[in-house]
Amino acid sequence: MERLIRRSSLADLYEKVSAGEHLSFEEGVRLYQEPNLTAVGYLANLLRERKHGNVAYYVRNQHLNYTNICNKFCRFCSFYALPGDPRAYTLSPEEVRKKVLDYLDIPIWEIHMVGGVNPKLPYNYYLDLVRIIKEVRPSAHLKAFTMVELYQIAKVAKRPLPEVLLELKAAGLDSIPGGGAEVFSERVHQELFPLKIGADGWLQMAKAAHQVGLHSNATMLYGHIEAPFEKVEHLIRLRELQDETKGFLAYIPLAFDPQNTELDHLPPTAGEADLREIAVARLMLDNFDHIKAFWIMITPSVAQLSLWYGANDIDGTVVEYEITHALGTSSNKQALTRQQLLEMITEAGREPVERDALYHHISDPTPNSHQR
Ligand code: V47
Repeated sequence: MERLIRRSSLADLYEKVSAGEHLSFEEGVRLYQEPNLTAVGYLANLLRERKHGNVAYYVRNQHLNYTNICNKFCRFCSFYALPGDPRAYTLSPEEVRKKVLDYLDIPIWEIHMVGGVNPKLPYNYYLDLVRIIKEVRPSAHLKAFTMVELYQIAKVAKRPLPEVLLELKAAGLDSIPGGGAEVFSERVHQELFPLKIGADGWLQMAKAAHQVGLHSNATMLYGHIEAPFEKVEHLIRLRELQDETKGFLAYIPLAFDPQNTELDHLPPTAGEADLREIAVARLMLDNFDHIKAFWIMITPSVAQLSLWYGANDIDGTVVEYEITHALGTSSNKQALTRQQLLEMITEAGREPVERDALYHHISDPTPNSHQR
């Protein structure tokens, strides 16, 4: 065993990680308390390399937001607007078609579409969005609607959830992104997002989706008012559901960006916290195949380092991202070219592998992929 680990408080965890055992709640809390982050990262990297060797995945993807109107008033959110606000918008299915057409000359494997909870939108609107995207870009995998939106969609459909999920799937929905989970703590739920479904609701939705054959991701929003023990509880609840359904593809820790939110008195997260979230997640979620570092929120530099702290995926080219802004910018045009992603991964000493949404390797980049 490395001297680094022997000198930390984590020597006993080394044995468990090597034996492939789940870590306990108490051990998860210790991972947050251990002062030597490098020791935590070392352990996480053992697991990361056992699963993925030197490979780091990226994807060419497009993010698309169909509305920012939302009736949930989450205190951590800077994205939502109320009807009548000059910032408020809802894209018609035709406008969504145009957004997809805009990038048709770029090879894109995955379209990630989410929006606010706009109670005026009828069930058919959501089905139309899915059908139109598939019509314009049938080869792209459509990952759309968080558990929170799906809850709303089933409500307006006034139909049982499994039926609605199957209908969306038949229309072209391929998988579900990880958003809306926030932190599985009733205290945080009441303080920051009381109008939205909480832990039980989110997990029930995820289970229902997995049961009809839709894979999903999972997230956790950190860096606001949550306590370490609440984050460990969150991870353990995800791990329990994964043991049951095996439906999660990737976990993405989301760094809270306080800019333009009700919580703008809080400082943004920094590298230490961001790397620790990745490493703790890798160790606690040993039954998740993939841990994704979302470079938009933690900066490309920290995303590079995270590839040695448990992450095996850095998301993708992204094109436009509206939920938050990249640190220090005020633009939603946040893109990295494929070439930049390749350089980022290679410079970090990992082997870049392009993937599709289900982590199949893309060995034959399509024509005109050279620059983007
Ligand atoms: O659910 C909202 C979070 C999420 C802020 O599945 C904020 O591949 C930081 O889920 N600061 C949406 N975060 C994004 C998301 C996601 C992103 C990338 C990849 C995937 C995936 C999923 O963003 C929301 C919420 O948890 N969020 N406001 C904020 N101020």
